[in-house]
Amino acid sequence: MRPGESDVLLVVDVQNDFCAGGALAVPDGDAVVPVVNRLAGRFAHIVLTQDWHPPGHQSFAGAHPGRKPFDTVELAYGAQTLWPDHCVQETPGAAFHPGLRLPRAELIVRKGFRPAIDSYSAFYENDRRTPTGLAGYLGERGFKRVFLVGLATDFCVQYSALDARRRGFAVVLIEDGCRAIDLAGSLAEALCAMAAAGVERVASEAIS
Ligand code: VGL
Ligand code: ZN
Repeated sequence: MRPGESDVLLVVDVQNDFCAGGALAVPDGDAVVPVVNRLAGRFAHIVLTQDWHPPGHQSFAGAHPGRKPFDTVELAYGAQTLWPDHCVQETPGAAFHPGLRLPRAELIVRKGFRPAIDSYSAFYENDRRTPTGLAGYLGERGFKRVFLVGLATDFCVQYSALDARRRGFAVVLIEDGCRAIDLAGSLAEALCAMAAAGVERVASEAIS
């Protein structure tokens, strides 16, 4: 499979807080870095997302007295998993992994910056209606197919994949370019949901 002019590599949340030693470290999260760097050479067009929360964000357990990380609460828009404080704007945890080498990346989409709404997806926040603008950008640029890598497979990558399908893009998940949090079976569920939505799954070595 050879990416062309209408393909874009979307690199989701490869940030220090999701890697070893980070506030919400994804098991083996760092392992995506060399895979993403190598893939980047195969794509003419690259876009990144950056989880970018204000202090005291509503998705943080610390904002809900008596609650713990990984509890679920009801927010205005529905159920929300609570997380340890992570990817706080301008902190080292919110920075991209220092090993990431994407000098040709064309856009960085920040998400999760509204204090009361979390945003897993690169396209829509967790209220499922507030857009980030990415679908419009990709459409206007003429991209037809989105290749996904990054963290975490079962949260931000999955939500981005499903929304990209919903907005009419072809979607390819590059499996070894992602790692999962896997809360109570969430990885298996995510893989099922993505398959049902028509997301193709490939290994990075299949991309030349
Ligand atoms: C993510 C939980 C909270 C992710 C972001 O990037 O998958 N997960 N914020
Ligand atoms: Zn977050």
